[in-house]
Amino acid sequence: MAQDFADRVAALAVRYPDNLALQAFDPGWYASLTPALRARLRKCMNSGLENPDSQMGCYACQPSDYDDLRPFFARVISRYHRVSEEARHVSDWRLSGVEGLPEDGVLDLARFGLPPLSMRVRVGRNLADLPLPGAMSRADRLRLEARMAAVFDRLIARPDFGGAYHSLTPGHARQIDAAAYRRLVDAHIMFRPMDGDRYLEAAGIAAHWPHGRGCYVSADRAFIIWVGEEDHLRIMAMQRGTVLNDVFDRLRAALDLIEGLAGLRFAWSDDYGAVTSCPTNLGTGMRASLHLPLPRLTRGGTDTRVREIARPLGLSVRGIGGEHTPVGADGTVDISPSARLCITEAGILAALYKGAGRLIEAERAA
Ligand code: DAR
Repeated sequence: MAQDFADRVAALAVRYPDNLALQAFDPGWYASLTPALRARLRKCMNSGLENPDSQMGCYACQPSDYDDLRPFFARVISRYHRVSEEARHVSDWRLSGVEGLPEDGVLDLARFGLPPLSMRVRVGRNLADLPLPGAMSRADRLRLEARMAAVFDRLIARPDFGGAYHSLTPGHARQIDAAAYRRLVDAHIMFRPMDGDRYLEAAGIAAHWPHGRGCYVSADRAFIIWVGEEDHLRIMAMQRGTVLNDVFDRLRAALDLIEGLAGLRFAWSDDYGAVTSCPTNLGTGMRASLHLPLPRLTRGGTDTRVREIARPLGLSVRGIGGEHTPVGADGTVDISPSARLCITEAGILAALYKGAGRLIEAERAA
C-alpha cells in the first residue's frame, strides 16, 4: 500500500513538474511515518493526485497537519511562497509602517484618476476545534453552521454589521431556495456550487454539499461571511469606491469583533499565521482585490498582456467571476497581490494600491 502510493506519486511527478505536492513528496520520509500519518498525508495530497494539473496539489485536512507533516508542508510552502523553510509569518494591519504610501495614509485610487471600482478584502479563517473542511463529517459541517448562528445573532443586533444569514442546508430555519441562491451568486455575494469543482471534490472539501453552507450578508451588502466554503469562514468587506482603507478597516473591525464571540477561536500557527485549508492562503489568509477596467491591455478578450505586466508587480489576475473565469466583456479583470505569507496585511493592501497605479499607467500608454 505505502509503496503503491509512492510509486503512483513518482510516476505522476515525472509528468507534472509544476505540481508542488508531487515534487515535494519524499518516499523515504513517507515510509518512515506511522500508518496513521501516512493516511493523513495521502488525504492531504489526494486532490493533487486526482488532478495532477494542480499548482499546489494539496490541502491540509486537520489544523495540526502543518505541524504533524511539517517536512512535506514546509517544502511546498517554501517553494510556493518563495520563503525559506524556516520563515515565520508576522501579521500587522498598521499602514503607518509601510513605505511608499501617501503621507495621510489614505489609499485613494482617485489619485490615479480612477473612478469608483469594486474593492474587496477577505480573509480565510478556520475554527481551532474542528477538522478543516477536507476532513469534516456532515455533523461537523452542521456543527460549524450552528456555532456561527450564535455569532450572527450578535452581528444582527449591531447597526454597523446588522444583516441576515442565508443557509443552503436543507431544513435549516434560514434556508433559501434555488432562485434566491442563484441571485446571491450572480450578485457576487454567495460562493458558487462546490460540487462541480474537481479540486475541492477530490480534497473532500466539497463533500456533503450543500449541508452546512451559507453566507451572512450585512444590510448594506458590504460585509459578508461565507460559511463552509474552502475554509470554515471567508470574512470579507466589499464596496464600490476608491478608498481602499474603507474595506480594509471594516474587515479588521469585524475580525476584532468576531473572534471571541460565542467562544470562537481561530486556528493559528506560530510559524504560518492563520491556518487555512490551502497552503497558498497561509499567513494572512488575505486576498485584497480590485475589478480594474483594462480594455486596451485585454484587447481580444485575453489577459496575457495584463499578466505580463502584473507578475513583476506581484499581482495575480483573474476573471471577474473568480478563479478560473474569463476576462469581463468590457475588459475588466480582477487583480490582487499574490503574496499571503511573510507579508503583512498592510503590505498586501499597499501592494494592491501601488499595483493598480502601475497597471492603469500601462493601460493609458497602450
Ligand atoms: N486547485 C488548487 C488551487 C490552489 C490555489 N487556489 C485556491 N486555494 N482556491 C491547486 O493546487 O492548483
